[in-house]
Amino acid sequence: MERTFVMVKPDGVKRGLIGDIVSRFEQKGFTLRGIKLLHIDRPLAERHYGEHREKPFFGELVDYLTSGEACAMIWEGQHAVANARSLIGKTNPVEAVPGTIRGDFAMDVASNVVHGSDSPESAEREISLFFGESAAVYMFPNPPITH
Ligand code: RTP
Ligand code: MG
Repeated sequence: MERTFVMVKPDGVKRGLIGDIVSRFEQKGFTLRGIKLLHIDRPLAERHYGEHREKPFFGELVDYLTSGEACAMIWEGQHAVANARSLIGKTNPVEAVPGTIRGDFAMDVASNVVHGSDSPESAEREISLFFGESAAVYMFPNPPITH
């Protein structure tokens, strides 16, 4: 079993798309292992997208990711990274085919609604970044919370 990190970006949260996106992952056969709403600050956004630091769109990307609440999720399943990327669709919504999340919900590459890890290594890095110490907990069915 593999895990991947998926995030509904601020435009997707503002537009009320969390439910639809969660539903698509459930219908595909993924198991939800963690979910939380958070307002990403600039240091976290810069670490998350560190590989794009030198790109001309980096500043705009960080502005966008920090512009409102995002919904961070851990999804588990067979070939989770690749299956999630195919549900999400191509980076540029112009190329994303209808039926994919970006194909159905986005028009512009700069606000393409959802993020999905690009490799199992990226997934584990991003899960640690967003879920921290508690990340290990999400590996298996969550234990009951005791008060
Ligand atoms: P993501 O990381 O968000 O899941 O997207 P991705 O793997 O499909 O694409 P990636 O190359 O990692 O790019 C990260 C985000 O940067 C924005 N972008 N803008 N203006 C541009 O040419 C451009 N190229 C990429 C997109 O919002 C993309 O999701
Ligand atoms: Mg990427």
